Amino acid sequence: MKDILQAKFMSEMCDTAANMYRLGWDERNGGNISYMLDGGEVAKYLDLERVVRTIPVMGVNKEDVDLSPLEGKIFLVTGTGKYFKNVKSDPETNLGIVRIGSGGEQVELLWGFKDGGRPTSEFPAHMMSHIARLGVDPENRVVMHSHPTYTLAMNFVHSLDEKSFTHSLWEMCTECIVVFPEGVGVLPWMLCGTSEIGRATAEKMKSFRLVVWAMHGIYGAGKTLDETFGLIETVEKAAQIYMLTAHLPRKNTIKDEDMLKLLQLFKVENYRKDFLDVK
Ligand code: 2HA
Ligand code: ZN
Repeated sequence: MKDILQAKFMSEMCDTAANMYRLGWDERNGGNISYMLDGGEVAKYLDLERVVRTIPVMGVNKEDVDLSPLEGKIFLVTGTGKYFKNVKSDPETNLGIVRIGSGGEQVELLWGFKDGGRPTSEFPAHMMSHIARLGVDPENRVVMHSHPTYTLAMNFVHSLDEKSFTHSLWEMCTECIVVFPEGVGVLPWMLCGTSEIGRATAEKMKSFRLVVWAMHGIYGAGKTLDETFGLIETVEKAAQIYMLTAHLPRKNTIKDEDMLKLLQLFKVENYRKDFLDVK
């Protein structure tokens, strides 16, 4: 068996968490990541027959949440109450590798959570989002939740209407409309860690890779950790520019006609046409 700490998926996960912490997006135990791994790849590092312990899926009403579509799938996931700050220096305590058990009601721990830990409190929202994204993109592997500062700040001063919120972000950086042409979904403030917010997030994930949890943070989904991180990073950059300029007189802007030119140049066809005011 190879040393799991040397696995590419492990170093990518550690580096991503470290970057998110460095950028101030994940204070204390804020944020969580789940990364679906290839079983064959994991088998190079772990005996898949050896279950360390079984952990019930917490915080959800069984009748509300059906994780059975993910049965047998393996995820590298951050732990509940764990700090992103500490992931890189101690992955075996702060991360776990879990397999969704039969019926989707419990997970089998294959590695990690060394101090008796469990997957993130947002595990149901993550898993429901994985199911939703896999339905529209079979290559989706990552769901990421974070508390990026300017995105959050913008939630307090900007309308939470999806079209208006997305349009303001698109206006702030030339490449925004190319990076997230489907826009950003927005949920009102809701209680986190519940089946309700999990279901609402997953519903949005059918049409968006980015979902703002108003006055809490953001969810991103993608094929890789880099893609998902890059989506959130781009929203955060746009929100930063918005917050640096919102109180100043606006002299210039990127117009809708300009955004259309960008979409043509980059041959992007699946954009939210109704979020633009030109056709
Ligand atoms: O895991 O960010 O939403 C801590 C959180 C909950
Ligand atoms: Zn959060």
